[in-house]
Amino acid sequence: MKLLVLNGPNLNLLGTREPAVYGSLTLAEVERLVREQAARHGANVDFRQSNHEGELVTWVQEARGKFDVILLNAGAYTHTSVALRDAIVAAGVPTIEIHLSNIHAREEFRHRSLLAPVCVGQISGFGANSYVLAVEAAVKVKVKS
Ligand code: CA2
Repeated sequence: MKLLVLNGPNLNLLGTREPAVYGSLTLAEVERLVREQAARHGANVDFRQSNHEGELVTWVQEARGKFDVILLNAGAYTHTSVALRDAIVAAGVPTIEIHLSNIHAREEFRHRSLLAPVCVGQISGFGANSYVLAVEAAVKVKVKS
C-alpha cells in the first residue's frame, strides 16, 4: 500500500512557533511518526511539503495510479483552494483531510473546508496524532475498496 502525505503552506515551520496551537514537534518528527505507523501495516510513505498551491495541485494530480490514498494537510489552502478541491476530484485517489488543530474550535474562517466534501473524511484536533490516526484510517479505506 502506498501513501502520499502532503503538507501545505507554513507547515515547514512546525515546532518553531505557536506550540500551543500546533504542538512542539517539527514536521520531520511528524514524518517519523507517520513512517513508524505505516511500517506497522507494511505501507510505503512518500512525505512532502510545499508552500505553493500549484505544486500541491500537481502532486495530487500525479498521484493517480501511483498511490492508494492521499493524506492531506493543506494548511490555509483548506479554506480557500478550489484548485486543490478540483484536483482531488480529478485524481480520483481517496483523500483524507488532516489538521493538527481543531479547525472547528478556531476562528470562523477556518470552520469551512472546501476540501472536506470531496475527501473520504477529516481528522482534526489531535495534534501530531491526527497524522497517525489518518494512517490508520487510510489502511481501512484500502481494505474497503
Ligand atoms: O491545524 C492545521 O493543521 C492547519 O491545517 C494548520 C494551518 C492552518 O491555516 C489551518 O487552518 C489548520 C496553518 C499551518 C501553519 O503552521 C505553523 C506552524 C508553526 C508556526 C506557524 C505556522
